[in-house]
Amino acid sequence: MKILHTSDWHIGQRLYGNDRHDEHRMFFEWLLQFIRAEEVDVLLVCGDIFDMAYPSNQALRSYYQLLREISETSCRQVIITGGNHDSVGTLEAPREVLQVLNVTIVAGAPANQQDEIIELQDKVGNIQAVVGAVPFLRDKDIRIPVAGESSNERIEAVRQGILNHYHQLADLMLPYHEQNIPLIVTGHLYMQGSRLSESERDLQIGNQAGVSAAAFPAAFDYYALGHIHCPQTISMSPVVEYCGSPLPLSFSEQHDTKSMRLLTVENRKLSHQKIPIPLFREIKTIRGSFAEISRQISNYECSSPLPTWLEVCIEEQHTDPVLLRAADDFVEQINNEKENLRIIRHTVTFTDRTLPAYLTGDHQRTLDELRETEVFDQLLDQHNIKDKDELKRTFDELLGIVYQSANDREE
Ligand SMILES: [Mn+2]
Repeated sequence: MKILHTSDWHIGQRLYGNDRHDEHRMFFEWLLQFIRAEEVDVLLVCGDIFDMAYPSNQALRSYYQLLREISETSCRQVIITGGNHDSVGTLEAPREVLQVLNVTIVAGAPANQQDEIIELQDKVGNIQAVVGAVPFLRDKDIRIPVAGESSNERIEAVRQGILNHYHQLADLMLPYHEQNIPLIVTGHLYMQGSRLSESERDLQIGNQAGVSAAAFPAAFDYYALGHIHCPQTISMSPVVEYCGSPLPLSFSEQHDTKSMRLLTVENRKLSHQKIPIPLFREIKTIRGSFAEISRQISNYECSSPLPTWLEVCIEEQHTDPVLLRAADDFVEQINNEKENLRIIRHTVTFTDRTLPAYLTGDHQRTLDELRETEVFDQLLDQHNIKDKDELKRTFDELLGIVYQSANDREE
């Protein structure tokens, strides 16, 4: 039996306002081809199916189209778990209809944990493996808030709540484990020691409630994780894998080789391998003086099927306000002339820094591009606040409550 582990599709994502529909469509075409060629039996998608809680009609349409196309392949079962970007309500709304296509949705923690357990059967009905389908666990799923608790107590309660959820599930799945049936468990969480890019939205209280892999139950043979966009192996025992997002979701991910994992179950033994995903559109940062950048762009050869999206960081030594205007004109001209690339973001910085910050690259990141915590950090710096740690923790806590109530409203 072959099982694909993938996550963080972020359908509907826009990069600095640019639509990624073409890339998603190319990824889906490639995925369908892979499923057919390898005769994959089961597909796991471990959270962040959509980029936003309320996806556009185009995003919804491309998701449903894919699910229908998968149902026409060898793939007999699709299991989709919710991520922190997904609204539980949005994912669950079509659940009954999708059951007809053998698509199982676990968008939020179910009232009965037994509902997270999904048997994977071969064509003749023998159980080959069992999946514990754990979605992103929201605060209300894992702990009861206690009045007056400190932020450290809260972090510990979240950490313990996550672990309890997994240990209880392992207990429920024990009968399968005793028959040596491989157990796969999913998750959308931050494991201690993971390498982040810049596009993961913080989970509960930043990442302070990250749990170490060693504390998770050893009964599971494979942890199929989502949330972190850079593919990585967290632990070999138990096997803990982040397959990563199929598309680079920010310029910080431009050097990643995106991937998914192909799991094979044979004679009750589970093995897994990394499958690289082709790059459909290169995204790339180029830096240097105006002259160097012009040279690089004029010689630029695009290596991906779709035109490259560039982030251009112009760095000049001497402050020259005229250059700011020239940079805008340059970008417009390149975007009109070049077919194999498009500049979607540009900044100008001067190393002698005599211009006010609002005119230089320091201020080129707009509010949209900054995380809430970065805005708060900058504010603390502006006001020369010395003892920042406690304030930052309190801010993270408030942010968690805001996200929590936003999630509750959606449901
Ligand atoms: Mn994600």
